[in-house]
Amino acid sequence: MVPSRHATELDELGYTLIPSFASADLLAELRATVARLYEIEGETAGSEFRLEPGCLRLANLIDKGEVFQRVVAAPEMLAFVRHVIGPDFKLSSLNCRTALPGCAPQPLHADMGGVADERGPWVCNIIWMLDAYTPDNGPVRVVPGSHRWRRLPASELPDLRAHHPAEIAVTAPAGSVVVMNAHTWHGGLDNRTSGQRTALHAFYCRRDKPQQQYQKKLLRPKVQAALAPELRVLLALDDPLNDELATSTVPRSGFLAAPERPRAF
Ligand SMILES: O=C(O)CCC(=O)C(=O)O
Repeated sequence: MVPSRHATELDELGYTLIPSFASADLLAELRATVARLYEIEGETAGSEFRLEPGCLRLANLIDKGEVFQRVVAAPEMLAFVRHVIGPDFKLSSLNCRTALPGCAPQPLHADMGGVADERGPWVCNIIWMLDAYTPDNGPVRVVPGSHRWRRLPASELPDLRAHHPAEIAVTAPAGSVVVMNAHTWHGGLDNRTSGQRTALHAFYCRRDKPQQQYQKKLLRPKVQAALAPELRVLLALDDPLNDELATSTVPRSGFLAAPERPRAF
């Protein structure tokens, strides 16, 4: 069950903050794993999905560490996802995003470029802050209530990077999480500090929608073979509908352009 304050915030505002959710040990493990991956992957980091100027990104993280499997299956977080999109959901992707010093604001967007449909919301994003989000280091901004508008910011705002009069910048200590109904208009702000700011994005969607990253194709066979049954369900590894949806050409990002030529996965 989702505590009632958070449920109300999700319903009315489209997001809720759970301060200092991750334990110190988990936070240290996540930071160390992410740092190691950035070092190993170098210039190819994030290339399984899309790159973003001014940022470092990692994609396909379920393949890259058992700690990430724990993160996406955390029962408290799955209860939040269930609250937002109902019982029939799956993991869409797990990415990492590091806003580098000087990075520009992201365009305001809704994830997958999607609005709620006749069955209601179908995307939920959980941001795990590996660094504190401060007013100056590129925190996420959200436009409260916009998840209900069933419109996309690109359809009405002349400058998607400009401040929106109703936006709120979400700031909190490292280890906090923000749960978002991801139809809510949102985006990372500019990093005006000299330090990096890193977060994981655990992204879930309804089972009748395509994953952002097709887990069955991206995860190495040996990783898939070692997964617990509950994780196989969460990742939709044995789900013919998911296989069919993976071939669809709907947008996979609210603002990041697809590579000009399809990648080989
Ligand atoms: O890094 C953040 O906190 C927000 C990023 C975001 O909204 C996105 O990449 O879609």
